[in-house]
Amino acid sequence: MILINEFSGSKAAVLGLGRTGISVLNSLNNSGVDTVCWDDNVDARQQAKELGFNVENILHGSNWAKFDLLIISPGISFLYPEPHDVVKKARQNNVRIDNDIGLFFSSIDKNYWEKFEKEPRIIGVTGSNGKSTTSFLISHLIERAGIPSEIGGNFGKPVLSFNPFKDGEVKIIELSSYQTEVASTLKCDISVFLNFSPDHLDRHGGAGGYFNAKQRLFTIGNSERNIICVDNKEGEFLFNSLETDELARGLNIAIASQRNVSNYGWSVFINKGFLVEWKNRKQVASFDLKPRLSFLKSFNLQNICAAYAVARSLNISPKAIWESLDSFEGLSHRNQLVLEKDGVKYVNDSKATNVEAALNSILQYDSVRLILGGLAKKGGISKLTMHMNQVKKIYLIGDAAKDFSSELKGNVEYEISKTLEEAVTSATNDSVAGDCILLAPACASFDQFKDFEERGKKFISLVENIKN
Ligand code: UMA
Repeated sequence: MILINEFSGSKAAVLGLGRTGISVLNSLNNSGVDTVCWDDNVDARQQAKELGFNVENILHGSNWAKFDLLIISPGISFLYPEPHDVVKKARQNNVRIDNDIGLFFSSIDKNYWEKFEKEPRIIGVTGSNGKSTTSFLISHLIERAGIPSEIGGNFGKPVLSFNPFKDGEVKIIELSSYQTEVASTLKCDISVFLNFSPDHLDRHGGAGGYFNAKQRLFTIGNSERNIICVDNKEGEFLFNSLETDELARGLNIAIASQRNVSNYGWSVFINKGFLVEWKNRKQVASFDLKPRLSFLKSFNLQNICAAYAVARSLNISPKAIWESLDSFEGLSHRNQLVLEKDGVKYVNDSKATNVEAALNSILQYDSVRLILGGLAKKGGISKLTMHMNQVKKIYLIGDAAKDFSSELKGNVEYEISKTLEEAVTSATNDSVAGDCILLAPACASFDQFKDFEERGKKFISLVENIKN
């Protein structure tokens, strides 16, 4: 657990009692902060009571003059579509609002860090898609180089549940826009921006708000090194604006999976199937990805470039990085091959919760039976319907099934399977050798599951039944 001595003796209200809220309460209580907590869900409140936390109705019952801090969970609306009523109350009473990420960075005492033989490092990873894969790849590369690491944040483990820092250790934090939007402080040593595509638009008041939330990691962060993918215009904009600072110029690394960026001061990119690194107009390293291209491509080459660039920033040699990439086997719920039986592949990409991620997944396979649906994101699925050449049939599940079916009409064969069980059974019955039954729902999971992990686990268990 991470302790936050800065707030010792103060009084905090904590809103949201999921994974984040409970970790915040544990940390604050152990740091000498007096806490009360609340959740809109009665079961969550009951659970918190049973854990011994002080549940108080901060929406109606509390005198706000007594609070120094309000700490909110990522799921709580901060500004759009409307701030949560508790957030409004805090603002009306001029109470500081923060989240676990802001508390985590406030807890870092660099004077204390000087006692370490080798200073720990913090890496923040943001972007619309591929954050978890990149975080995992980074940890794989650096662990192989003998550097201890821990992954958390949006990846699943709240940052305040991290173990205390160890000598030379690297903490890797996956950061969602919900988290960067609120955090009062973001002080990573290395910050990574992967890509941008509209997502969570309601929560950020549109694409501009969403980009702004992500951009805060770089604008308020002031990292020693920024690693920015310049494959799209938001990345180009960000890289260019960071390099206008003369002191930072040349310290940032541009990465690209779609073009040669050797004209940037320091760059890592994919060129004709090679992963290449350039620095000061000279090629530093080059590795032939082609023998493993289909496997590596499924982790998205942007993510591979980003993880390579982080490892280089930690002074790991190109050769050592390459050897570790060769041994990487992937991770759960992200383009995970669960089973290959009678020539039919079953792939779990439950983490593909938006259209871009689902499309990226579909494009990896030649003959796809796609399980699509859940709780739809804004913007529809027109980007998907334009790329149906590899898709044989779509099996629609969840809340979005009816709306999606009208968008798919005339473009591709589909059926409304309603549940994941029905979809897997139906797709299996329809399949022939060479097909890939792909769960890439392009939707949130909350209509039928707790989260994307539960959805992915359900898919795996259904597929395991087929195996047996
Ligand atoms: N709640 C309220 N009022 C509200 C909204 C929520 O009281 O208006 C309560 C709920 O009743 C529930 C609690 O808040 O009891 C849930 O809080 P939460 O939704 O913030 O969830 P946590 O369990 O704290 O998990 C969060 C992240 N969840 C979200 O961002 C929605 C997890 O990311 C993250 O792994 C975890 O913190 C640890 O850092 C999940 C996610 O779906 C994986 N992230 C989104 C994504 O990847 O697209 C951003």
